[in-house]
Amino acid sequence: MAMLSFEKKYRVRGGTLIGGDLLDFWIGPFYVGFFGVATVFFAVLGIALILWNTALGPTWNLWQISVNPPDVKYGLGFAPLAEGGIWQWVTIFAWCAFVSWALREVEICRKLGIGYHVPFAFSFAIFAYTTLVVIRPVLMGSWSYGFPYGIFTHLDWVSNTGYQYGQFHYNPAHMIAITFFFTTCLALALHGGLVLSATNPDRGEPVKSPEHENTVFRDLVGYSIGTIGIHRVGLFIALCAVFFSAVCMLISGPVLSEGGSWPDWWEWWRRLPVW
Ligand code: BCL
Ligand code: BCL
Ligand code: BPH
Repeated sequence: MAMLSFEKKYRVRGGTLIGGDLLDFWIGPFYVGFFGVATVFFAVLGIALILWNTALGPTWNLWQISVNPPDVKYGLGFAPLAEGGIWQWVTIFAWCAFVSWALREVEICRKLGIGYHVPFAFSFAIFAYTTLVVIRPVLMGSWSYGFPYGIFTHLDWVSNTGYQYGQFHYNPAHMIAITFFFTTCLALALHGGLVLSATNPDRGEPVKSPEHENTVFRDLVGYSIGTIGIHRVGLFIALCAVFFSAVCMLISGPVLSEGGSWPDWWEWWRRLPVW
C-alpha cells in the first residue's frame, strides 16, 4: 500500500499508554495497539451476547431483535441472565468497547504529537450513553430505566420515556440541546459549502484562498470568524448539543420525578411577581 512520506516517519514505535512495544504495530492501514485488541475483545463479547439473547427467542427479525434491561423489581442488583442480566453484561462490554476505542484514539494522537480533541469529543458521546444506561438508572434506583438494545425497541423507549413527562418538548434542557443540534447542522452546511466554493473551483480556475472565504462572510453578514475559529465554534456547539442532551435526561427522573410534567414546570414563569 502506498504510504505518504509523512506516514513513514509517523509509523514508528512509541506513544502507547500501556503495554510498551508489545502491540505497537499496524495491520494494513489500521493501528492495533493494546486498545485495538481490547476494543475487538469487548465488541466480540458484546455482540456474541446479543446473538445469544436473540437465540433465546422470540425472533430473528432484524428490526425486532432486542436485548431488554431487567424488570424494576431487580433494582440495582444483578438480574438472572435471561431476565435482563444479558443486558447488564452487554452494557458493560459496550462501555468498555467505547472507552477502549477512545483510548486507541488517544494513542494515535500521541504518536502524531497532536492534540486530544477527537477523543475528547468522543468522550461526550460516551458520556451521553453512560448517562442513559448507568448514571440515570443509578440515580433512579433501578437498571430497568436503561434503554433496550434493539432497532425499534429503543425508539419505543424514547417515545414512552418522553410521554412519562407530559410533553417532552417543554423540557428546557431538551430545547437547548435541540437548538444546538440545529445550529451545528447550520454551521456545517455553511462551512462545508464555503470550503468547497473556494477550494474546488471549475476546471481551469485557480484555487481561492481563505481571504476569499473570509470576504464572503464579511460581505454577507459583516463578520467572519476565520479559519481556526469556525472549527472551535463547530466543536463547541456539537459538544454543547450532546452535553445538554445528557442534562435533559438527568433532570427527567432524578430531578423532575416520574409522572411529573414538563409543561407544568413552566408554572414558575407564570408565578413571577412581575406579571
Ligand atoms: Mg438510536 C436512530 C443506533 C442510542 C434515539 N439509532 C438510530 C439509527 C441506529 C441507532 C440504529 C441511526 C443512528 C445514526 O445514524 O446515528 N442509537 C443507536 C446506538 C445507540 C443509540 C448504537 C447507543 O447509544 C449505543 N438512540 C439512542 C438513544 C436515543 C436514540 C437511546 C437518543 C440518542 N435513535 C434515536 C432515534 C432514532 C435513532 C429517535 C432514529 O430515528 C434512527 C433510526 O432510524 O432508528 C431505527 C449517527 C451515527 C452515524 C451515522 C454513524 C454510523 C452508526 C451506525 C448506523 C450504527 C449502527 C448500529 C447497529 C445497527 C446496532 C449495533 C451494532 C452492533 C455491532 C451489534
Ligand atoms: Mg428528544 C433525546 C432531539 C422529540 C423524548 N432528543 C434527545 C436528544 C436530542 C433530541 C436533543 C438525542 C441526542 C443525543 O442524546 O445524542 N427530540 C429531539 C428532536 C425532537 C425530539 C429534534 C423533535 O421533535 C424535532 N423527544 C422528542 C419527543 C419525545 C422525546 C417529544 C418522545 C415522545 N428525546 C426524548 C428522550 C430522549 C430524547 C426520552 C433521550 O434520551 C435523548 C437524550 O437526550 O439522551 C441523552 C447522544 C448520543 C448518544 C447517546 C449515542 C452514543 C453513541 C455511542 C457512544 C457509540 C455507539 C457506537 C456503535 C454501537 C458502533 C456501531 C458499529 C459501527 C458503525 C461499526
Ligand atoms: O471513531 C469515531 O468516529 C468515526 C468515534 C465516534 C464518535 C467520535 C469518534 O471519534 C466523536 C467525536 C463522536 N462520535 C461524536 C458524537 C456526537 C457528539 C459529541 C454525537 C451526536 C454522536 N457522536 C452520536 C453517535 C450515535 C447516535 C446519535 O446514535 C451513534 C450511533 C454513534 N455516534 C456512533 C459512533 C461510532 C461510529 C464511532 C463514533 N460514534 C465509535 C466506534 C466505536 O466505539 O467502536 C468500538 C465498538 C464497536 C465496534 C462495537 C461495540 C458493540 C457492542 C459491544 C455491542 C452493541 C451494544 C449497543 C449498546 C447496542 C445498541 C443497539 C441500537 C440499535 C440502540
